[in-house]
Amino acid sequence: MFDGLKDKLDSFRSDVEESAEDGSGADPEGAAEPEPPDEPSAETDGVEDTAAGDAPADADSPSRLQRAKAFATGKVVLEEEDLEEPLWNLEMALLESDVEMGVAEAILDQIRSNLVGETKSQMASTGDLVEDALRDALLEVISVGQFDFDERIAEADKPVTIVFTGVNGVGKTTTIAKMARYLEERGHSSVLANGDTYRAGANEQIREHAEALGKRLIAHEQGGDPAAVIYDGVEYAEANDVDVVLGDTAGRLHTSSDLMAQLEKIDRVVDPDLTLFVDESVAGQDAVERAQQFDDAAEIDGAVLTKADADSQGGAAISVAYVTGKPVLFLGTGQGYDDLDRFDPESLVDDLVG
Ligand SMILES: Nc1nc2c(ncn2[C@@H]2O[C@H](COP(=O)(O)OP(=O)(O)OP(=O)(O)O)[C@@H](O)[C@H]2O)c(=O)[nH]1
Ligand SMILES: [Mg+2]
Repeated sequence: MFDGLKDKLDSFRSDVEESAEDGSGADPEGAAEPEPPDEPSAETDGVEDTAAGDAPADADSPSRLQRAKAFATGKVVLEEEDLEEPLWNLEMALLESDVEMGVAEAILDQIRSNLVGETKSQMASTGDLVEDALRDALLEVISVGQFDFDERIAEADKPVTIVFTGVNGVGKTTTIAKMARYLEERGHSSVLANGDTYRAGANEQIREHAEALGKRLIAHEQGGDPAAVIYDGVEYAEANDVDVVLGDTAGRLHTSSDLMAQLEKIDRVVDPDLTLFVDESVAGQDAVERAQQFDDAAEIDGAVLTKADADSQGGAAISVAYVTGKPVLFLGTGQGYDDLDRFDPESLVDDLVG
């Protein structure tokens, strides 16, 4: 998962290391070595005096002074010019990984402000500094809007209604089946309600999952009103003390205004506790754009990115939360019922950078 992105982030670290070695790191070293014959003595004196703590204030710019001091105490400073080329390469790498432009820029800004002027012990590697800066920057964009899903479900009044939305074939129905298993493992009962009254065969498909999982399915005939089916699901749950209603919807294109209006209706009639937008991790920026469109039609509370097992780029996982303000809550990592992982920003970032 996200292996291509991992490699690219790793290249950034080695880029900065190389650049720092023949960039500013060498500078104070040069200044401290026996001075070249023509070097004005004030500058060299400035460096050495700095160690003695009495450099004339006007002899050097603060950053030079800072660098000289840092060098004298066994530290060097990373400068903006050391980072320029690596940051450019990183930006290209992020865009190649289908990270949304504004998100890539936010990551770069954060890294720049973390690293420029950073001093390091000569014993500690530049690589460690870069790793920390990358980790902070990624975490900042990935964790936008995160909340504890398990806690939310556990504490909510029952039944909790969750409606799943998204375009065709991304894995909504499969995610619902996985979610029923996920909830069961945490002690919550669930009922499936098939709001996909549009596609032929939709009832049969979800019924197979319900039977395999031992869950009750509420379904109407093809062509029926999706809001009514999910509403029936809620009534069934209320009457039977079921904790969670998992409402499926038909896949629809975000460009189809009729079908998007139908989502609004479901949202209005059912008033779900949570609406989860489902899309494929591999869809990258398309998934980000669709998340926004679906959020506009029926406000989403979070996203599930499926097929992360087949995604080496990770662009959607990095971008969705920052762009939409709604967190990625789960990753689908395969076709089995257990292949649904909580999206944990910290462990993802550890995995990407560590
Ligand atoms: N590899 C992989 N395949 C997945 C994942 N989630 C779903 N799929 C597969 O994606 C295909 C489509 O899944 P569905 O659950 O039918 O998708 P849907 O969004 O309900 O489709 P429509 O109802 O037609 O809009 C199926 O073959 C699933 O097995 C995942 O996390 N990883
Ligand atoms: Mg479906």
